[in-house]
Amino acid sequence: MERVLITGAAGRIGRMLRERLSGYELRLLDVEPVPGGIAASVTDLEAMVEACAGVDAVVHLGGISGEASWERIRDTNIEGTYCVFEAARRAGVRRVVYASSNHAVGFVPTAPDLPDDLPPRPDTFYGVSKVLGEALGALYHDRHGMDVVCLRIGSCFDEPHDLRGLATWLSPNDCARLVEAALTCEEPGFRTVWGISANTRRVWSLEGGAAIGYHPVDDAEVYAAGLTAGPPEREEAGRRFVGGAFTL
Ligand code: 15L
Repeated sequence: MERVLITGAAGRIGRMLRERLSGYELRLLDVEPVPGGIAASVTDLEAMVEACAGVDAVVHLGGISGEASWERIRDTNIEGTYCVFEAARRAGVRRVVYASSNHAVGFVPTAPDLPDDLPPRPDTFYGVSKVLGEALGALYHDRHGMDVVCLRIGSCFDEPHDLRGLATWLSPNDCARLVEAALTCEEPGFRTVWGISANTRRVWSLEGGAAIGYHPVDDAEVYAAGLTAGPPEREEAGRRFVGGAFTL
């Protein structure tokens, strides 16, 4: 059985994965308490090396999941992601699945079928931290031969919250399917893949996902009738840019 370390295991996506990733021996890590988990910060390199010992892969979700001050983003997301890659290398972990975000490319104008490997256009300091995380992933692949799959996650919630979510939603079950594909696909090398469900209104390609064996099942459209438009400025941002209201 594959042993997988999940950082940020107490967070929203961490909880979704804990309930759904069966068939793995999961090691859970978070600064917040997780039953049976390791209480440590991703910014503690020594603790991370210890946590990585003997695991086959790391799913790195830990960090701040939205915009914050530069200092907080730098100290937690950037330093933490460095520690995760470096600890994985020192412990001989072969693969890292990195929770990147659409906000790494948030200022890209929306257009049909946007490819998975758009170059960086971050919309926030948070987006910058995701770009840097992807860059670290590329470095640890190119220099150390680690397999690194960066997931540019859209809106991963139980249900879509707003009209933009009709395009950007990633359902909890599809999230588990995506992470499982990223963990099991053969020789991914370094790559970036969108993290969305099979949404009727999607404008991000599903090709990169298909290439690693991700076949989404859910479609945000089933929630469309229950959603109402939010403030016009936010709606407009959602139509214009990948990152939606993060660009405001
Ligand atoms: C993200 O990266 C955030 O973590 C999440 O809270 C949402 O804001 C999401 O992007 C989104 O774009 O909807």
